[in-house]
Amino acid sequence: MQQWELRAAFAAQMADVYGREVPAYTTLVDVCEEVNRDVLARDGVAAQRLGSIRRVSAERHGAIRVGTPHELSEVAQIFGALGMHPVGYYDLRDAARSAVPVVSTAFRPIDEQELARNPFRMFTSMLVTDDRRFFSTDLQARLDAFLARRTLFSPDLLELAAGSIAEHGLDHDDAEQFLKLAVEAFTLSSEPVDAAWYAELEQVSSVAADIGGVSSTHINHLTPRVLDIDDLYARMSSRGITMIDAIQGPPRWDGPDVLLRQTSFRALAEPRRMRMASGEVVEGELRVRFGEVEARGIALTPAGRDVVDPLPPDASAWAAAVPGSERELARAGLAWFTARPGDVDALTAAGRTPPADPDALVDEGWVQLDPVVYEDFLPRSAAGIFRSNLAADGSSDRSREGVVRDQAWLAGVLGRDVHDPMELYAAEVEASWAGVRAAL
Ligand code: OOG
Ligand code: NI
Repeated sequence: MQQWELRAAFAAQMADVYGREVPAYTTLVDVCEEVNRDVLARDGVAAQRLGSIRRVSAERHGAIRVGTPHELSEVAQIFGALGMHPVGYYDLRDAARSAVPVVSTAFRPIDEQELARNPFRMFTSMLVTDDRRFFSTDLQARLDAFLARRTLFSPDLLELAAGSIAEHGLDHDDAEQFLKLAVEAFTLSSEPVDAAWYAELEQVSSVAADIGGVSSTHINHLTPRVLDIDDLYARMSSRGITMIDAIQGPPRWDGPDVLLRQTSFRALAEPRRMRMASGEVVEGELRVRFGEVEARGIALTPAGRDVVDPLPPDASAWAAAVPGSERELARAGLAWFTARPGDVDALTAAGRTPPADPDALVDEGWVQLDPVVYEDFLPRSAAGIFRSNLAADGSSDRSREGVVRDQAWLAGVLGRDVHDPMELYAAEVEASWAGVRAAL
C-alpha cells in the first residue's frame, strides 16, 4: 500500500472507532452531507470552486494531544508513515483569554497531488510542562515523572512506521498490522484513571488533565468539512445540539470564503473507570471530547493576513477592509491563486501576443486563476475550539514568564523540517506560473 492509501485507510478506520465512541459525530456527518447536497443543488459548479465534492465529502481532520517532546517525535514518525508532514507552529498558551498550556503543529500531506488523493490532517498539541504560568516546579516534576513512565506507541508500531517512511509504503501484511496498531494507539483506553491525580491537573486546565492525567492518548475529535457552516450551525441547533456560541474565524460576508471557519459542540460525558484513593475502581464519567465542523476558504498571502487578522468577526468591518471578489483579492496580492492557460489558441489565432504583465495576462484571458484552498489552521480559532471542552477555565498565573517555544524548537524536537504554510502556498503558485509561461 502506498502512503496515501495507508492515510485514507487510517482516516476511515479512525472514523469508525470515533463514530462508535462519540455517536453525535455520526449525526454531524449526516447533517454535513445534507448541507453539502443542498449547496451543490443550489450553487452548481460554483459549489466546487474550492474542491471537488468527492474531496470535500471525504475530507476530515483529527486532533490529538501528547505530553512530551519524545511522544511528539514518535507521532511525527507515525504520521510520516502516512505521508503527513509537520506544517506550521501554533502557540496556544496566550492565544485567547483562557489560554491552554500547549503548543501545536499539524501533520498533513504537502503536495497538491497528495492533498487531492486524500487531504487527511492531524492537529497535534503537546503539553508545555515547564511553563510556570501553569505548572509549579513541584507539579511539573510529578507530571514529567508520570509522562516518562508511560508508553503511548509500541516498538512494533514505530518500527513499521519507519519501514513505511523508508520504502514509501508497506506490503499488505505489514500495512494491516500497522493500521491496527495505529488505530488502537488513538482509541480511548479502558484503563482506570487515577481520580485524585486527574482532579489535581484539572485545577490547572482540563486539557492538562486530558493529556497528563491518563496513561494513553486518544483522538479528541474528527472534523468533517461543510460547504455552508452557517446553515450547518442552524440545523444542528434545531436538532437540539448546543453549539458553542459563535463560529470561529472570519464572519459570514458577501465576499469569497477565505481561510477557515469552524464551530463545535461539547460531546456528552463518556463513561470512564476511575481509581479512587482507597484503590477501589468505580464507574465515573469524563467529558473531554467534542464534535467540530469546518468550512475552508481561499488561502491568504502574508499581506492578506495583515489585513484580516486584526479585523473583528463582523461583516461590515470586512466589507470595508477586504476586497469583495476573487479578482480583486488576486490583483491586490492578498490571496493565493494558481495560474493555468486560458484561451491561448483563440488569442493567438486572432494575431495577439501575450503581454509580460501578469495582471494583463489574466485580464486579456491568456491566463485563468484558480483559488488555492487554505489547508492549515488558525491559532485564535483553535484556542476557541479548545475552550469548547473546558468545563472550567482552569487557573494560570499570567504574571510569570512563559518558557520560549518556537518553530525552530519544534523542528529540533521532531528532527524534521517544520514546513512554513506560506512557503508551501508560494511554491505551488510559482510552479503554476512557470508552467503557464512555458505554455505561452
Ligand atoms: C485541538 C483544538 C484545535 C482546530 O481545529 O483548530 C482544533 C484540540 O482540541 O486538541 O482542533
Ligand atoms: Ni479541530
